Amino acid sequence: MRFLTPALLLAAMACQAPTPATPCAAASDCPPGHLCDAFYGYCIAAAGRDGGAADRLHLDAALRDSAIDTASPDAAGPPLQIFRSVGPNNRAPLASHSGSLSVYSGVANIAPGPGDRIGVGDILAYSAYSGGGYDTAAMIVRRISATSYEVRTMDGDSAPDTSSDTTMWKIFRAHTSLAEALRGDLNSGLQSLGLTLPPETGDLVGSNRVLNILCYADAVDTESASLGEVTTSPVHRVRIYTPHLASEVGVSQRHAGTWSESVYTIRNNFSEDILVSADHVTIEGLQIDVVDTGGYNVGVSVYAVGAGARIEVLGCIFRGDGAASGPEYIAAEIWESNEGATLRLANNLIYGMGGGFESACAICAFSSRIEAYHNTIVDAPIGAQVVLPCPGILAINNLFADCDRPADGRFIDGTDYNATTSANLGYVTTTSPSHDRVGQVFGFVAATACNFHLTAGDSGARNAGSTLPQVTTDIDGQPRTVPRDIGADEVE
Ligand SMILES: [Ca+2]
Repeated sequence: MRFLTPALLLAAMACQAPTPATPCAAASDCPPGHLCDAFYGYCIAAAGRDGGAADRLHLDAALRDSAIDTASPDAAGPPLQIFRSVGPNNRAPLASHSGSLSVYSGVANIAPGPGDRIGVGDILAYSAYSGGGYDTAAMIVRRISATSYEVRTMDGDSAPDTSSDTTMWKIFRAHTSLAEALRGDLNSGLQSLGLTLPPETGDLVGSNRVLNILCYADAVDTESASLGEVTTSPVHRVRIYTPHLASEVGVSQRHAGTWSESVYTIRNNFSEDILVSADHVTIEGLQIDVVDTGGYNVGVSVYAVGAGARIEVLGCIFRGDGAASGPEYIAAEIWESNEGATLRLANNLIYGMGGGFESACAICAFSSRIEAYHNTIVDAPIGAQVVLPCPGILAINNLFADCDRPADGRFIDGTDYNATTSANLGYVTTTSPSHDRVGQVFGFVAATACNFHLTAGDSGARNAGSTLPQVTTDIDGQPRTVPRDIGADEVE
Protein backbone atom coordinates (compact mmCIF):
# COMPACT_ATOMS: atom_id res chain seq x y z
CA MET A 1 0.00 0.00 0.00
CA ARG A 2 1.25 3.46 -0.85
CA PHE A 3 0.28 6.61 1.07
CA LEU A 4 -0.19 9.91 -0.76
CA THR A 5 0.55 13.28 0.77
CA PRO A 6 -2.44 15.69 0.67
CA ALA A 7 -0.83 17.60 -2.20
CA LEU A 8 -0.22 14.46 -4.20
CA LEU A 9 -3.71 13.24 -3.40
CA LEU A 10 -5.26 16.45 -4.75
CA ALA A 11 -3.09 16.22 -7.82
CA ALA A 12 -4.11 12.64 -8.34
CA MET A 13 -7.81 13.50 -7.97
CA ALA A 14 -7.56 16.43 -10.33
CA CYS A 15 -6.24 14.36 -13.19
CA GLN A 16 -8.35 11.33 -12.49
CA ALA A 17 -10.35 10.41 -15.57
CA PRO A 18 -13.56 8.40 -15.40
CA THR A 19 -12.57 4.80 -15.06
CA PRO A 20 -14.19 2.16 -17.23
CA ALA A 21 -14.77 -0.18 -14.34
CA THR A 22 -14.52 -0.08 -10.57
CA PRO A 23 -12.79 -2.93 -8.76
CA CYS A 24 -15.07 -4.64 -6.26
CA ALA A 25 -15.45 -7.52 -3.88
CA ALA A 26 -19.16 -7.03 -3.21
CA ALA A 27 -22.10 -5.07 -4.62
CA SER A 28 -21.68 -2.52 -1.82
CA ASP A 29 -18.39 -1.47 -3.47
CA CYS A 30 -20.24 -0.47 -6.64
CA PRO A 31 -22.21 2.61 -7.67
CA PRO A 32 -26.01 2.47 -7.78
CA GLY A 33 -27.36 0.31 -10.58
CA HIS A 34 -24.25 -1.83 -10.68
CA LEU A 35 -23.44 -5.38 -9.66
CA CYS A 36 -20.13 -6.85 -8.62
CA ASP A 37 -19.08 -9.64 -10.94
CA ALA A 38 -16.79 -11.68 -8.74
CA PHE A 39 -15.36 -13.51 -11.73
CA TYR A 40 -13.90 -10.29 -13.07
CA GLY A 41 -13.65 -8.44 -9.77
CA TYR A 42 -15.19 -5.36 -11.39
CA CYS A 43 -18.48 -3.52 -11.09
CA ILE A 44 -20.72 -3.93 -14.08
CA ALA A 45 -23.93 -2.15 -14.97
CA ALA A 46 -26.97 -4.14 -13.94
CA ALA A 47 -28.25 -3.64 -17.48
CA GLY A 48 -27.09 -1.90 -20.60
CA ARG A 49 -23.76 -0.57 -21.70
CA ASP A 50 -21.28 -2.60 -19.71
CA GLY A 51 -23.30 -5.71 -20.12
CA GLY A 52 -23.91 -6.44 -16.51
CA ALA A 53 -24.64 -9.94 -15.44
CA ALA A 54 -27.46 -9.89 -17.95
CA ASP A 55 -25.32 -10.00 -21.04
CA ARG A 56 -21.79 -10.49 -19.80
CA LEU A 57 -21.89 -14.06 -20.96
CA HIS A 58 -23.26 -13.14 -24.32
CA LEU A 59 -21.71 -10.07 -25.82
CA ASP A 60 -24.61 -8.29 -27.41
CA ALA A 61 -24.85 -5.50 -29.90
CA ALA A 62 -25.38 -2.83 -27.28
CA LEU A 63 -22.25 -3.86 -25.44
CA ARG A 64 -20.06 -3.86 -28.51
CA ASP A 65 -21.51 -0.79 -30.14
CA SER A 66 -21.52 1.44 -27.13
CA ALA A 67 -18.12 0.27 -26.03
CA ILE A 68 -16.50 1.67 -29.15
CA ASP A 69 -14.56 4.61 -27.89
CA THR A 70 -13.02 7.30 -29.99
CA ALA A 71 -10.61 8.50 -27.34
CA SER A 72 -6.94 8.39 -28.01
CA PRO A 73 -5.95 4.88 -27.04
CA ASP A 74 -3.26 6.02 -24.68
CA ALA A 75 -5.58 8.31 -22.74
CA ALA A 76 -7.34 7.17 -19.59
CA GLY A 77 -10.99 6.25 -19.95
CA PRO A 78 -12.83 3.40 -21.60
CA PRO A 79 -10.52 1.19 -23.62
CA LEU A 80 -10.40 1.48 -27.37
CA GLN A 81 -12.15 -1.44 -29.03
CA ILE A 82 -10.11 -2.94 -31.84
CA PHE A 83 -11.92 -5.28 -34.23
CA ARG A 84 -10.08 -7.75 -36.46
CA SER A 85 -11.65 -10.40 -38.68
CA VAL A 86 -10.36 -13.89 -39.38
CA GLY A 87 -11.23 -15.59 -42.68
CA PRO A 88 -9.43 -18.92 -42.95
CA ASN A 89 -7.29 -19.13 -46.11
CA ASN A 90 -9.00 -16.08 -47.55
CA ARG A 91 -6.20 -13.84 -48.82
CA ALA A 92 -8.11 -12.39 -51.75
CA PRO A 93 -10.32 -9.33 -51.45
CA LEU A 94 -13.85 -10.12 -50.30
CA ALA A 95 -15.13 -7.36 -52.57
CA SER A 96 -13.57 -4.71 -54.74
CA HIS A 97 -14.39 -2.04 -57.28
CA SER A 98 -17.81 -3.53 -57.98
CA GLY A 99 -19.59 -0.43 -56.79
CA SER A 100 -18.77 3.10 -55.84
CA LEU A 101 -17.60 3.98 -52.37
CA SER A 102 -18.10 7.11 -50.36
CA VAL A 103 -16.80 7.61 -46.84
CA TYR A 104 -18.27 10.50 -44.90
CA SER A 105 -18.18 11.13 -41.15
CA GLY A 106 -16.98 7.63 -40.44
CA VAL A 107 -19.65 5.85 -42.48
CA ALA A 108 -18.78 3.95 -45.65
CA ASN A 109 -21.55 3.61 -48.21
CA ILE A 110 -21.04 1.11 -50.99
CA ALA A 111 -23.57 0.71 -53.77
CA PRO A 112 -24.38 -1.99 -54.63
CA GLY A 113 -23.62 -3.70 -51.30
CA PRO A 114 -20.40 -5.70 -51.09
CA GLY A 115 -22.03 -8.92 -49.86
CA ASP A 116 -23.61 -10.38 -46.77
CA ARG A 117 -20.49 -12.13 -45.45
CA ILE A 118 -18.70 -8.83 -44.91
CA GLY A 119 -18.78 -7.42 -41.45
CA VAL A 120 -17.13 -6.21 -38.30
CA GLY A 121 -13.36 -6.59 -38.21
CA ASP A 122 -12.95 -6.56 -41.98
CA ILE A 123 -10.55 -4.01 -43.41
CA LEU A 124 -11.59 -1.45 -46.02
CA ALA A 125 -8.66 -0.29 -48.13
CA TYR A 126 -9.32 2.81 -50.22
CA SER A 127 -7.99 6.02 -51.59
CA ALA A 128 -8.81 9.00 -49.40
CA TYR A 129 -6.09 11.42 -50.42
CA SER A 130 -4.92 12.77 -53.73
CA GLY A 131 -2.30 10.66 -55.39
CA GLY A 132 -4.50 7.80 -56.39
CA GLY A 133 -3.05 4.86 -54.46
CA TYR A 134 -4.52 2.78 -51.67
CA ASP A 135 -3.52 5.12 -48.87
CA THR A 136 -6.02 4.25 -46.14
CA ALA A 137 -6.94 1.12 -44.22
CA ALA A 138 -9.99 1.32 -41.95
CA MET A 139 -11.64 -1.32 -39.79
CA ILE A 140 -15.36 -1.98 -39.95
CA VAL A 141 -16.68 -1.57 -36.41
CA ARG A 142 -20.41 -1.85 -37.13
CA ARG A 143 -22.66 -3.01 -39.90
CA ILE A 144 -25.46 -0.50 -40.35
CA SER A 145 -27.03 -2.17 -43.40
CA ALA A 146 -26.01 -4.23 -46.42
CA THR A 147 -24.64 -1.07 -48.04
CA SER A 148 -23.54 0.97 -45.05
CA TYR A 149 -20.76 0.36 -42.51
CA GLU A 150 -19.22 2.36 -39.69
CA VAL A 151 -15.46 2.50 -40.23
CA ARG A 152 -12.64 3.68 -37.99
CA THR A 153 -8.95 4.11 -38.25
CA MET A 154 -6.76 1.83 -36.20
CA ASP A 155 -6.59 4.56 -33.57
CA GLY A 156 -10.36 4.63 -33.28
CA ASP A 157 -10.91 7.88 -35.13
CA SER A 158 -13.50 8.24 -37.87
CA ALA A 159 -12.00 7.00 -41.11
CA PRO A 160 -11.02 9.88 -43.43
CA ASP A 161 -13.63 11.06 -45.91
CA THR A 162 -13.35 10.39 -49.60
CA SER A 163 -13.30 13.60 -51.62
CA SER A 164 -15.69 12.08 -54.14
CA ASP A 165 -17.20 8.68 -54.84
CA THR A 166 -14.47 6.29 -55.82
CA THR A 167 -14.33 2.86 -57.36
CA MET A 168 -10.87 2.34 -55.89
CA TRP A 169 -11.54 0.21 -52.85
CA LYS A 170 -11.12 -3.35 -51.62
CA ILE A 171 -12.31 -5.17 -48.52
CA PHE A 172 -10.19 -7.88 -46.92
CA ARG A 173 -10.27 -10.11 -43.90
CA ALA A 174 -7.67 -8.78 -41.49
CA HIS A 175 -6.21 -12.25 -40.94
CA THR A 176 -6.40 -15.62 -42.67
CA SER A 177 -6.41 -17.82 -39.56
CA LEU A 178 -6.98 -17.41 -35.85
CA ALA A 179 -3.34 -18.36 -35.34
CA GLU A 180 -2.27 -15.48 -37.62
CA ALA A 181 -4.48 -13.06 -35.70
CA LEU A 182 -3.01 -14.13 -32.37
CA ARG A 183 0.50 -13.75 -33.76
CA GLY A 184 -0.41 -10.26 -34.92
CA ASP A 185 0.43 -11.00 -38.56
CA LEU A 186 -1.67 -9.49 -41.33
CA ASN A 187 -3.41 -11.02 -44.32
CA SER A 188 -0.73 -11.06 -47.00
CA GLY A 189 -3.28 -9.91 -49.58
CA LEU A 190 -3.79 -6.74 -47.62
CA GLN A 191 -0.06 -6.28 -47.18
CA SER A 192 0.40 -6.50 -50.94
CA LEU A 193 -1.39 -3.15 -51.27
CA GLY A 194 1.44 -1.62 -49.28
CA LEU A 195 -0.80 -0.95 -46.30
CA THR A 196 0.27 -1.80 -42.79
CA LEU A 197 -1.68 -2.07 -39.57
CA PRO A 198 -0.12 -1.89 -36.15
CA PRO A 199 0.23 -5.25 -34.43
CA GLU A 200 -2.55 -5.60 -31.89
CA THR A 201 -1.03 -8.21 -29.68
CA GLY A 202 1.36 -6.92 -27.04
CA ASP A 203 0.43 -4.79 -24.06
CA LEU A 204 -3.34 -4.20 -24.18
CA VAL A 205 -3.26 -2.65 -20.72
CA GLY A 206 -0.56 -0.12 -21.56
CA SER A 207 -2.25 0.81 -24.83
CA ASN A 208 -5.72 0.76 -23.20
CA ARG A 209 -7.26 -1.51 -25.78
CA VAL A 210 -9.63 -4.44 -26.05
CA LEU A 211 -8.82 -6.81 -28.89
CA ASN A 212 -11.93 -8.30 -30.53
CA ILE A 213 -11.20 -11.08 -33.01
CA LEU A 214 -14.19 -12.12 -35.10
CA CYS A 215 -14.05 -15.51 -36.79
CA TYR A 216 -15.76 -15.98 -40.17
CA ALA A 217 -16.59 -19.28 -41.87
CA ASP A 218 -14.69 -18.80 -45.14
CA ALA A 219 -13.11 -22.25 -44.71
CA VAL A 220 -12.18 -24.60 -41.87
CA ASP A 221 -9.40 -23.04 -39.81
CA THR A 222 -6.64 -25.66 -39.81
CA GLU A 223 -3.88 -23.93 -37.84
CA SER A 224 -3.22 -24.43 -34.15
CA ALA A 225 -3.80 -21.05 -32.49
CA SER A 226 -1.70 -19.91 -29.56
CA LEU A 227 -2.13 -16.81 -27.44
CA GLY A 228 0.69 -15.98 -25.11
CA GLU A 229 2.68 -12.80 -25.52
CA VAL A 230 -0.04 -10.35 -24.61
CA THR A 231 -0.65 -8.35 -21.45
CA THR A 232 -4.32 -8.27 -20.47
CA SER A 233 -6.58 -7.30 -17.58
CA PRO A 234 -10.25 -7.93 -16.73
CA VAL A 235 -11.09 -4.85 -18.80
CA HIS A 236 -8.40 -5.18 -21.45
CA ARG A 237 -9.38 -8.61 -22.68
CA VAL A 238 -8.83 -10.58 -25.84
CA ARG A 239 -12.25 -11.65 -27.11
CA ILE A 240 -12.43 -14.34 -29.78
CA TYR A 241 -15.95 -14.90 -31.12
CA THR A 242 -18.11 -15.56 -34.11
CA PRO A 243 -20.20 -12.67 -35.47
CA HIS A 244 -23.89 -13.43 -35.72
CA LEU A 245 -25.84 -10.23 -35.16
CA ALA A 246 -27.20 -8.04 -37.96
CA SER A 247 -25.03 -5.25 -36.57
CA GLU A 248 -22.02 -7.50 -37.22
CA VAL A 249 -22.62 -9.43 -40.43
CA GLY A 250 -25.33 -10.19 -42.99
CA VAL A 251 -25.31 -13.94 -42.41
CA SER A 252 -24.48 -15.54 -39.06
CA GLN A 253 -21.08 -17.18 -38.77
CA ARG A 254 -22.09 -18.94 -35.54
CA HIS A 255 -23.65 -22.34 -34.95
CA ALA A 256 -27.25 -22.49 -33.78
CA GLY A 257 -26.67 -24.94 -30.93
CA THR A 258 -25.95 -27.93 -33.17
CA TRP A 259 -22.94 -28.70 -35.34
CA SER A 260 -23.02 -27.09 -38.77
CA GLU A 261 -20.61 -27.26 -41.70
CA SER A 262 -21.41 -23.71 -42.74
CA VAL A 263 -20.17 -21.82 -39.69
CA TYR A 264 -16.72 -21.07 -38.28
CA THR A 265 -14.88 -24.22 -37.22
CA ILE A 266 -11.31 -24.81 -36.06
CA ARG A 267 -9.91 -28.28 -36.72
CA ASN A 268 -6.30 -29.38 -36.88
CA ASN A 269 -3.92 -32.23 -36.16
CA PHE A 270 -1.86 -30.43 -33.55
CA SER A 271 -1.90 -31.02 -29.80
CA GLU A 272 -4.16 -28.06 -29.12
CA ASP A 273 -6.73 -26.38 -31.30
CA ILE A 274 -6.37 -23.27 -29.14
CA LEU A 275 -3.67 -22.77 -26.49
CA VAL A 276 -4.28 -19.90 -24.08
CA SER A 277 -1.45 -18.54 -21.94
CA ALA A 278 -2.78 -15.00 -21.52
CA ASP A 279 -4.69 -14.15 -18.36
CA HIS A 280 -7.91 -12.52 -19.57
CA VAL A 281 -9.47 -14.12 -22.60
CA THR A 282 -13.03 -14.80 -23.75
CA ILE A 283 -13.80 -17.42 -26.40
CA GLU A 284 -17.42 -17.50 -27.53
CA GLY A 285 -19.53 -19.31 -30.12
CA LEU A 286 -16.83 -21.36 -31.87
CA GLN A 287 -17.03 -24.89 -33.21
CA ILE A 288 -13.96 -26.81 -32.10
CA ASP A 289 -13.38 -30.16 -33.77
CA VAL A 290 -11.07 -32.23 -31.57
CA VAL A 291 -9.29 -34.61 -33.93
CA ASP A 292 -7.73 -37.81 -32.58
CA THR A 293 -4.20 -38.17 -33.95
CA GLY A 294 -3.16 -40.86 -31.50
CA GLY A 295 -1.27 -38.29 -29.46
CA TYR A 296 -2.26 -35.48 -27.10
CA ASN A 297 -5.34 -33.79 -28.47
CA VAL A 298 -7.05 -30.94 -26.66
CA GLY A 299 -9.66 -28.43 -27.84
CA VAL A 300 -8.92 -25.46 -25.58
CA SER A 301 -5.88 -25.76 -23.34
CA VAL A 302 -5.22 -23.10 -20.71
CA TYR A 303 -1.62 -23.26 -19.60
CA ALA A 304 0.64 -21.28 -17.28
CA VAL A 305 -1.73 -18.42 -16.50
CA GLY A 306 -1.32 -16.22 -13.44
CA ALA A 307 -3.00 -15.68 -10.10
CA GLY A 308 -5.81 -13.43 -11.23
CA ALA A 309 -6.36 -15.06 -14.61
CA ARG A 310 -9.96 -15.26 -15.78
CA ILE A 311 -10.43 -17.27 -18.96
CA GLU A 312 -13.93 -17.97 -20.22
CA VAL A 313 -15.19 -20.34 -22.89
CA LEU A 314 -18.85 -19.75 -23.66
CA GLY A 315 -21.39 -21.25 -26.03
CA CYS A 316 -18.90 -23.37 -27.97
CA ILE A 317 -19.43 -26.81 -29.46
CA PHE A 318 -16.63 -29.33 -28.93
CA ARG A 319 -16.92 -32.39 -31.13
CA GLY A 320 -14.77 -35.50 -30.69
CA ASP A 321 -14.19 -38.53 -32.87
CA GLY A 322 -15.96 -40.84 -30.45
CA ALA A 323 -13.09 -43.24 -29.79
CA ALA A 324 -9.68 -41.70 -29.33
CA SER A 325 -6.53 -43.82 -29.41
CA GLY A 326 -4.00 -41.42 -27.89
CA PRO A 327 -3.05 -40.83 -24.27
CA GLU A 328 -5.00 -37.59 -23.87
CA TYR A 329 -8.29 -36.56 -25.40
CA ILE A 330 -9.79 -33.48 -23.79
CA ALA A 331 -12.26 -30.75 -24.74
CA ALA A 332 -11.10 -28.10 -22.24
CA GLU A 333 -8.39 -28.13 -19.58
CA ILE A 334 -6.33 -25.91 -17.29
CA TRP A 335 -2.87 -27.05 -16.21
CA GLU A 336 0.33 -25.82 -14.61
CA SER A 337 -1.36 -22.53 -13.77
CA ASN A 338 -1.56 -20.50 -10.59
CA GLU A 339 -4.08 -21.84 -8.12
CA GLY A 340 -5.73 -18.41 -8.10
CA ALA A 341 -6.59 -18.69 -11.80
CA THR A 342 -10.11 -19.55 -12.97
CA LEU A 343 -11.36 -21.12 -16.19
CA ARG A 344 -15.08 -20.55 -16.62
CA LEU A 345 -16.94 -22.89 -18.97
CA ALA A 346 -20.58 -22.07 -19.61
CA ASN A 347 -23.24 -23.05 -22.15
CA ASN A 348 -20.91 -25.39 -24.01
CA LEU A 349 -21.95 -28.57 -25.80
CA ILE A 350 -19.31 -31.31 -25.66
CA TYR A 351 -19.79 -34.71 -27.26
CA GLY A 352 -17.91 -37.64 -28.76
CA MET A 353 -14.88 -37.37 -26.44
CA GLY A 354 -14.55 -41.14 -25.98
CA GLY A 355 -11.18 -42.80 -25.40
CA GLY A 356 -7.87 -41.44 -24.17
CA PHE A 357 -6.02 -43.86 -21.92
CA GLU A 358 -4.30 -41.49 -19.49
CA SER A 359 -6.56 -38.46 -19.42
CA ALA A 360 -10.03 -39.10 -20.69
CA CYS A 361 -12.00 -36.28 -19.15
CA ALA A 362 -14.01 -33.90 -21.32
CA ILE A 363 -13.31 -31.11 -18.80
CA CYS A 364 -10.09 -31.55 -16.83
CA ALA A 365 -8.59 -29.57 -13.97
CA PHE A 366 -4.90 -30.34 -13.52
CA SER A 367 -4.45 -27.08 -11.60
CA SER A 368 -6.37 -23.99 -10.51
CA ARG A 369 -10.15 -23.68 -10.53
CA ILE A 370 -12.81 -24.43 -13.11
CA GLU A 371 -16.34 -23.04 -12.97
CA ALA A 372 -18.56 -25.30 -15.06
CA TYR A 373 -22.03 -23.86 -15.52
CA HIS A 374 -24.80 -25.09 -17.81
CA ASN A 375 -22.71 -27.38 -20.00
CA THR A 376 -24.10 -30.42 -21.81
CA ILE A 377 -21.60 -33.28 -21.98
CA VAL A 378 -22.51 -36.41 -23.91
CA ASP A 379 -20.47 -39.58 -24.42
CA ALA A 380 -17.24 -39.10 -22.48
CA PRO A 381 -15.27 -41.55 -20.34
CA ILE A 382 -15.34 -38.90 -17.59
CA GLY A 383 -17.41 -35.75 -18.03
CA ALA A 384 -15.49 -33.52 -15.60
CA GLN A 385 -12.47 -34.50 -13.56
CA VAL A 386 -10.18 -32.97 -10.96
CA VAL A 387 -7.09 -34.86 -12.08
CA LEU A 388 -4.45 -33.44 -9.73
CA PRO A 389 -4.89 -31.80 -6.32
CA CYS A 390 -5.96 -28.19 -6.91
CA PRO A 391 -8.81 -25.88 -5.91
CA GLY A 392 -10.94 -28.03 -8.21
CA ILE A 393 -14.19 -27.72 -10.14
CA LEU A 394 -17.37 -25.90 -9.15
CA ALA A 395 -20.07 -27.58 -11.22
CA ILE A 396 -23.64 -26.27 -11.31
CA ASN A 397 -26.46 -26.98 -13.78
CA ASN A 398 -24.48 -29.39 -15.96
CA LEU A 399 -26.03 -32.24 -17.91
CA PHE A 400 -24.03 -35.48 -18.27
CA ALA A 401 -25.51 -38.03 -20.66
CA ASP A 402 -24.03 -41.45 -21.46
CA CYS A 403 -20.68 -40.77 -19.79
CA ASP A 404 -18.88 -43.75 -18.27
CA ARG A 405 -18.48 -41.56 -15.20
CA PRO A 406 -20.08 -38.10 -15.12
CA ALA A 407 -17.52 -36.64 -12.69
CA ASP A 408 -14.48 -37.65 -10.69
CA GLY A 409 -12.38 -36.12 -7.93
CA ARG A 410 -12.86 -33.55 -5.18
CA PHE A 411 -15.15 -30.77 -6.35
CA ILE A 412 -15.68 -27.34 -4.83
CA ASP A 413 -18.44 -27.00 -2.24
CA GLY A 414 -21.51 -25.51 -3.82
CA THR A 415 -21.43 -28.02 -6.63
CA ASP A 416 -25.06 -29.05 -7.14
CA TYR A 417 -27.97 -29.11 -9.57
CA ASN A 418 -26.24 -31.45 -12.02
CA ALA A 419 -28.16 -34.15 -13.85
CA THR A 420 -27.04 -37.45 -15.34
CA THR A 421 -28.23 -40.65 -16.95
CA SER A 422 -25.85 -42.53 -14.61
CA ALA A 423 -26.68 -43.94 -11.21
CA ASN A 424 -24.44 -41.41 -9.49
CA LEU A 425 -22.44 -38.31 -10.37
CA GLY A 426 -19.19 -39.46 -8.86
CA TYR A 427 -17.62 -36.34 -7.41
CA VAL A 428 -16.72 -35.73 -3.78
CA THR A 429 -17.62 -32.57 -1.86
CA THR A 430 -17.57 -31.64 1.80
CA THR A 431 -21.21 -30.65 1.72
CA SER A 432 -23.97 -32.85 0.38
CA PRO A 433 -25.57 -31.56 -2.81
CA SER A 434 -29.31 -32.05 -2.45
CA HIS A 435 -30.51 -31.08 -5.92
CA ASP A 436 -28.49 -33.40 -8.14
CA ARG A 437 -30.52 -35.66 -10.38
CA VAL A 438 -29.26 -39.16 -11.20
CA GLY A 439 -30.70 -41.94 -13.33
CA GLN A 440 -32.47 -39.48 -15.60
CA VAL A 441 -33.76 -39.99 -19.11
CA PHE A 442 -33.29 -36.83 -21.16
CA GLY A 443 -35.53 -35.78 -23.99
CA PHE A 444 -33.18 -34.62 -26.75
CA VAL A 445 -34.58 -33.26 -29.99
CA ALA A 446 -32.54 -35.69 -32.14
CA ALA A 447 -29.69 -37.40 -30.27
CA THR A 448 -28.72 -39.59 -33.23
CA ALA A 449 -28.22 -36.43 -35.28
CA CYS A 450 -26.29 -34.87 -32.37
CA ASN A 451 -29.00 -32.33 -31.72
CA PHE A 452 -28.94 -32.16 -27.93
CA HIS A 453 -31.47 -29.39 -27.50
CA LEU A 454 -34.10 -30.37 -24.97
CA THR A 455 -37.61 -31.20 -26.05
CA ALA A 456 -40.45 -29.28 -24.46
CA GLY A 457 -41.55 -32.53 -22.85
CA ASP A 458 -38.18 -33.38 -21.28
CA SER A 459 -38.49 -34.33 -17.64
CA GLY A 460 -34.80 -34.99 -16.86
CA ALA A 461 -33.38 -31.47 -17.04
CA ARG A 462 -36.17 -29.00 -17.67
CA ASN A 463 -36.94 -26.51 -14.93
CA ALA A 464 -34.61 -28.31 -12.51
CA GLY A 465 -31.64 -25.93 -12.43
CA SER A 466 -30.42 -23.31 -10.03
CA THR A 467 -30.93 -19.67 -10.96
CA LEU A 468 -27.30 -18.75 -11.62
CA PRO A 469 -26.92 -14.97 -11.97
CA GLN A 470 -23.71 -15.42 -13.97
CA VAL A 471 -25.50 -17.10 -16.87
CA THR A 472 -28.59 -15.50 -18.34
CA THR A 473 -28.58 -16.80 -21.90
CA ASP A 474 -28.17 -20.27 -23.38
CA ILE A 475 -26.08 -21.81 -26.15
CA ASP A 476 -28.54 -20.39 -28.68
CA GLY A 477 -28.29 -16.90 -27.24
CA GLN A 478 -31.84 -17.21 -25.96
CA PRO A 479 -32.68 -15.84 -22.53
CA ARG A 480 -32.62 -18.15 -19.54
CA THR A 481 -35.98 -18.26 -17.81
CA VAL A 482 -36.81 -19.24 -14.25
CA PRO A 483 -36.95 -22.07 -13.37
CA ARG A 484 -33.79 -22.83 -15.32
CA ASP A 485 -33.23 -25.86 -17.51
CA ILE A 486 -30.09 -27.87 -16.73
CA GLY A 487 -27.49 -28.09 -19.52
CA ALA A 488 -26.53 -25.82 -22.40
CA ASP A 489 -30.02 -25.38 -23.81
CA GLU A 490 -32.95 -23.48 -22.35
CA VAL A 491 -36.17 -24.50 -24.07
CA GLU A 492 -37.61 -21.41 -25.66
CA1 LIG B 1 -32.51 -22.79 -26.54
